[in-house]
Amino acid sequence: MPYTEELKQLIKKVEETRAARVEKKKKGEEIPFLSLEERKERLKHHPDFKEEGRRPLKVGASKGYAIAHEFADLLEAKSRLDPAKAKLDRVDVETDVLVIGGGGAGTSAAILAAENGAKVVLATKLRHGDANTMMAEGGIQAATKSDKDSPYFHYLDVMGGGHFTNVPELVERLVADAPDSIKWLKDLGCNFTQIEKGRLGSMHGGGTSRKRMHYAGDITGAEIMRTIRDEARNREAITVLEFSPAVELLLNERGECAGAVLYNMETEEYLVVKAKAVVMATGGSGRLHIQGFMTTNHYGATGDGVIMGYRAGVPVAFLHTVQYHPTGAVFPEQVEGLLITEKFRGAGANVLNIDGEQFVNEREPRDVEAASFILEATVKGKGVPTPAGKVGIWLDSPMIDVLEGEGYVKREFPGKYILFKRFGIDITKEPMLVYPTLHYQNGGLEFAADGSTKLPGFYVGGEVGGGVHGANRLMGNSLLDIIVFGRVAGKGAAAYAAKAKPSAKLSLEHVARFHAELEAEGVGQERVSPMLLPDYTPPEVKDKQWTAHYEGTLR
Ligand code: MEZ
Repeated sequence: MPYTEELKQLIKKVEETRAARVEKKKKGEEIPFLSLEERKERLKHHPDFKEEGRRPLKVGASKGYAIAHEFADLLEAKSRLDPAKAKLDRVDVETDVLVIGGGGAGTSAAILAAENGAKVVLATKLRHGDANTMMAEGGIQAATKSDKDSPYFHYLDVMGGGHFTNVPELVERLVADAPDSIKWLKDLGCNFTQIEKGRLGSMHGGGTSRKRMHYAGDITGAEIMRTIRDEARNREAITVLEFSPAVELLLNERGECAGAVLYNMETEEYLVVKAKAVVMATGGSGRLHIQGFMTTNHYGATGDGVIMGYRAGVPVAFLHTVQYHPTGAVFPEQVEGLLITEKFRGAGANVLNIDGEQFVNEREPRDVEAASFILEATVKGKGVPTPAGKVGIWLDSPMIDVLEGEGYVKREFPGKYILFKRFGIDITKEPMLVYPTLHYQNGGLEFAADGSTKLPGFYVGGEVGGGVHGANRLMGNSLLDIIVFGRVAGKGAAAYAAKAKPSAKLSLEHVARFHAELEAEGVGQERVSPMLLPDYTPPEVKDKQWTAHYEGTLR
């Protein structure tokens, strides 16, 4: 749907202030960045700071730690399986390394595990590549330009972005392995945008002190996923099981991780997979819609890996912080929540209120930027009302062409240009309407810089892990995280598997113990997790779901 007449009238205010804003930008007269004190104050408007939005966990390794209700509901829930009834003697699949998750981290882990001599099974909930990686747009950070940048500056930016709460060893690993990760991807055939032959394009993102964001147009994640998925599918040592999410980890008689139970979504069978080591790479949890926010995340992003790891005794870290990407589409309604890459702001697009005025520098760290949007639009009442009853902030994409020359937006943002064109909106001429959208799970399972966890034989890679980004991740460090820590986890798991002693007995006793804890605390008896898929069934449809008895695949 194109902009309504009312919105077209409001766009005129954006146009009225554009020439002066462009002139200022050309002279480097940017709206100043907030001081550290001002940022702290601003963050009070961030959803993470709503005390009523979270509660302390009553069970498990991180008992007492307060996290979002939506996540707590899943951690404090019963398994899909009855541990007493599951038949674990009959093993359906046996392998060296089981990788759970078919996005960027899982696929990188599978490749590295195979390269290090392991036989690998990669199990994924939907199709291989249905993951947040595929939907990542703006870029991947790495200090590849040694004349202007170094992992040292990258380290400081990551720490600053995370408000210096990040786990230093994890950040060190992230930035030190970054240049080699880009080389790895390039050698596998990833087509990053080049500004001249052999020299990769690089841009700023919010909170970066150097231009180190490498990209493939505005479809960077899709290009990375295409590259590594092709690679994994061509490796004989890797078997991919699609539509087969894991629902529970399996431990052996020594309490080590020794496989998982998978659920075949077509036949509704549970499969027992025995493995010498397991890599958890299930990604994030945007589909929990924490505090009712829309999301950029793919359909399967329901936090499953955190649930399984937690039941097996791995603590969680940084789950009290959630990333809301400042610029999710709020118009047209059909694409609500969709990521509008930060690269637009990196390329110079201002953000504006209903009067066409700037109210914050467009390159503040994400949490500060999102909090500023919420303050301006909802507290100060200067948001732009949408026909669906929401509010938005203008993102002035047309000013990029004024700054960089006609054709720049179409060339550098082909994904968004084509998408909006389908709705009758030309983003080279009309701004986009945006609002914060749930984007990233800053926290997750606790893990070490070699990918290992407190549970022997259990490795973690990518968004399911917590600590790399502290309380706030900067743009372009998630694609980097999945490649760096996916590879680290795959390599670590292969090494562990090579030395692992045989497992005589697989067990779900940890699940039985967790159930007992839930019962003792009187919580979660009525809930089941992992969620696997979000439920968007409206109440009026639920009212008509009269089936009293489920049988076979008839759902
Ligand atoms: O790292 C991200 O989340 C990213 C690159 C997003 C974007 O704005 O494109």
